[in-house]
Amino acid sequence: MTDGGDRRRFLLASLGLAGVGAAGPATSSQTAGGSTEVPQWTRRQGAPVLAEAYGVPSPFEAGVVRHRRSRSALPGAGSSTTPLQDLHGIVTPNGLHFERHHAGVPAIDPARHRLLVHGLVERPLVFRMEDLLRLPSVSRMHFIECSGNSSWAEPAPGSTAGDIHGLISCCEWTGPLLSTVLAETGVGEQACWVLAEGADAAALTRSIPIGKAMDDAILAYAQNGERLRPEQGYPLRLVLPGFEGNMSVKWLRRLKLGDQPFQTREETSKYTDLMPDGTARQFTFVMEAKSVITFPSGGQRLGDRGFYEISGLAWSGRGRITRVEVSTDGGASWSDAVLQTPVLSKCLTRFRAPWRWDGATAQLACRATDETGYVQPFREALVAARGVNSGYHYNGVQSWSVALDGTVSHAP
Ligand SMILES: Nc1nc2c(c(=O)[nH]1)N[C@H]1C(S)=C(S)[C@@H](COP(=O)(O)O)O[C@H]1N2
Ligand SMILES: [Mo]
Repeated sequence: MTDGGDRRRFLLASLGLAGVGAAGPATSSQTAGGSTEVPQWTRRQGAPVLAEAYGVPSPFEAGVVRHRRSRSALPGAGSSTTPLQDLHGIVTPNGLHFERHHAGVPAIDPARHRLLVHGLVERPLVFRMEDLLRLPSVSRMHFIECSGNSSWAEPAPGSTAGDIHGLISCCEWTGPLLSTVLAETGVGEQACWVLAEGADAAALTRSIPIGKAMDDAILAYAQNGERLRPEQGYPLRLVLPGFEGNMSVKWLRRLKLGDQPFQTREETSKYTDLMPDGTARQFTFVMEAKSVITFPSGGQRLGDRGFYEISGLAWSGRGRITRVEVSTDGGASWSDAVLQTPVLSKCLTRFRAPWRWDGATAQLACRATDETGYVQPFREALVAARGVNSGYHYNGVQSWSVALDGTVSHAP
């Protein structure tokens, strides 16, 4: 292809579309019950402005919802996934952010909420929300991923991208840096760890190394331009960019500085990785590089053969994504996908790769590399290193099979 005209003819031909004439495009919408006549919704006034109301998506998008991932004996505990296969770009709309609660969503009155900062500090302080809102703040795009995301076990038949990988979401988080708040209290010389505690019935607590606390930790009160959703920690949560989601304590009410880790339940009994030799890896904070093809992906079905844009998401808890390779032949050959800019640190990156489906079976896979040079491993390497005892920190390369009839499913 040497010029734009050739490229356009190629695209139209491979899409199975006719050329665009003066009368407008003869589109495939005619086969979907549409027509090029002026439609009825153009012939009369539309619905009035939605003043004094919160806008919601089109009723035609009503199927784009979170899905339950796990249920527990306690009614408040469980998780729901983001439908990654239905989203575009890198931002997760607030109503589709995945959820993981250990004891339900508390109903917190922000006027009565307090943040206590104490322990090895020079000045113990209690902050009201209005105090935190007065501090210098940042707005940064970061993903939050549960360390239980993706699966060491074989996913159930029919699993979608969201079913397997949807315990990850990506928002713009706004609030003061934790370092700004700690500058108010002063940090004691012996302080190496920060205990963060939630105000939910789980009183979820985690120990955070002081280096992370002083680096890029955010005390977020807003996500994607509005105040946090109740299920994301309203009115205040910790966001620890790139660290396992469990440490981004929601409904944050207390920070205690100490000279050693606090050895809470969530870092002894839970969120440790049981190795084949019976020992446990503890404090495995960073979410390593991972990628997933979201189109075409499990549960979807390709129609006509011809041109498709393969698209997906890549991320790393260590920094920026530098490369995503895509294979359409089960890993026999790989080619570089285009990374959608801006490519941000500890943030989802959208990748895209052109593909012409010839109607045969195909196996699609992707693998990510981050700025530290770390390459997402294949399952065999991961299992050889860590066994299959742990439910956490799985980031192996995953494939989708495309069948002759165009249906897409998880490839074992
Ligand atoms: N206070 C509190 N913080 C919490 C939790 C919780 O149950 N209570 N769940 C943790 C876990 S395991 C994860 S993965 C993330 C999920 O954040 P999200 O629900 O906003 O997606 O919050 C973390 N912070
Ligand atoms: Mo989690």
